[in-house]
Amino acid sequence: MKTGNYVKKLYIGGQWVDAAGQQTLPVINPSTGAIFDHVARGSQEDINDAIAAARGALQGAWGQTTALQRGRWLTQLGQKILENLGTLTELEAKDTGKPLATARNDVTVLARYFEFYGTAADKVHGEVIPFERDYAVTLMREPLGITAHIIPWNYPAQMIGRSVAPALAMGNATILKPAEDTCLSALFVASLAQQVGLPDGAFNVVTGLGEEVGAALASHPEIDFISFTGSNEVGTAIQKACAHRPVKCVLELGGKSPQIVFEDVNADRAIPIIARAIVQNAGQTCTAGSRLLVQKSIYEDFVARLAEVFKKLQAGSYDMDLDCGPLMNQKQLQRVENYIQQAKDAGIPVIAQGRIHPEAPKSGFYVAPIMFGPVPTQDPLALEEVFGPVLSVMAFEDEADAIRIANATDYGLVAGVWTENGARQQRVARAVRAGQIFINAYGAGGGVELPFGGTKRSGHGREKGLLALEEVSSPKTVVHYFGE
Ligand code: TXE
Repeated sequence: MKTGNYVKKLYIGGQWVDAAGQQTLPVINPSTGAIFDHVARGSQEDINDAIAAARGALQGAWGQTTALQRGRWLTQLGQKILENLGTLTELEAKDTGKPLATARNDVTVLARYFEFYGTAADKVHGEVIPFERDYAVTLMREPLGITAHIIPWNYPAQMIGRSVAPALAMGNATILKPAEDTCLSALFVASLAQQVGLPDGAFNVVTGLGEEVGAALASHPEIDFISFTGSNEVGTAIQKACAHRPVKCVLELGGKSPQIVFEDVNADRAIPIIARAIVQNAGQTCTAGSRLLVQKSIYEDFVARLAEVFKKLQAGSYDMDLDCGPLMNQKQLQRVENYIQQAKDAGIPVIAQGRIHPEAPKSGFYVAPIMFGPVPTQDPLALEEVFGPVLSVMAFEDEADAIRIANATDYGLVAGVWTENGARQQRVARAVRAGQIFINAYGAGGGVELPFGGTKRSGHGREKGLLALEEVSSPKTVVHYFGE
């Protein structure tokens, strides 16, 4: 597949430029472990240039655009992405290792973000606030200025839309730093933004290492906002960097999401969804349903039925299009294998395991989906984010017990509740601490319309839906005295 010249360059101020240091980073295909391309390794100097370009955009054409015009550009970009669905799908699948069908869905969701925020741009109204006599008070929303977007490698295409599209819709000038493992879709989207005529400097892409360009971007004094999705450690460092100036940040830092299954569950509906929720993207999903809590009275039967599904799950290379692809890189493979080994050493029973397809390249970063249980509630497997296709199963006595276990981790991103009892659905949804609760469902498509984000150590702020527009804008109260 041809990746084009732009791949090795940075996109700054509407131009394709070499990294100031003239260095590159290898792009590895996780399905084979082989290098298949290179991208530019940016540095502080390139971040300075991107900041200058973004500042220029705000003071120039971009800063003068109407919401309607911004919305049109974003909608056109969404359409362009769909016109290039095949190419982007292949690029994303090869870059991440995810099966082609998953990559195709991700690219479709990416387009949907630009469509959603493109059509929302001119519908952000202000407010009129009743106040004292002879005063007119209005509340309007203005862009924050220069916004930084540091995204991870697990859903690179989706994350571009999720993070950048609302910021552009509100008129900010954006700088995107994709993860060093997965830069290709960001560069491709930049080339499409150029084609639709998005003004220079409104959308900049600087590739490079997290500790180099990521840190330079996060600590730059001229940044007005940071959106970060990634690990807890880096998220904490970013919040500290923000505190020094101080600027606002939205952090999405992963989860250990519970799926709570009561004895009156509709098992036929629940089982395939629960299996998909942990195996999707090889478990490298912040919302992975990685803890399965099953009521004791149905534990044996329900777990046996799920095990039958699990045994049939297969991992393979992106173009084999199986249940899951490889993990992202050697570091993630090592991390997940360590968790599996530690659980086995601790004597936690393996309930079922899928397989790595025998034709999957031996040099790829594969893990066979695996299901452990019962997992002790204090074991790392019950508390920590593994970020692999590893399901931890636990039993609970009653509703109070289920809520206690569900809330017993540091995370609070998503939870699933499976019961036919309407009052219980409401009680549990209210008692479990998470930013998003699914009742008799999980994941539910792209969910572009649905506000998303964490509580507790899963982060703060909201992305997706109309709420995201509030995060990337600043309310301004105008108090006008019109009396004598
Ligand atoms: O993440 P990092 P890693 C979790 C998951 C995974 C673990 C480690 O548990 O196993 O994190 O993954 C950029 N300043 N999640 O180490 O390093 C980096 O270049 C500024 C959950 O790969 O946090 C990339 O763009 N930026 C998660 C982004 O941060 C820095 C998705 C994420 O990488 C930086 C990914 C620095 N000092 C991992 N260092 C989710 N919430 O979905 C790195 N980066």
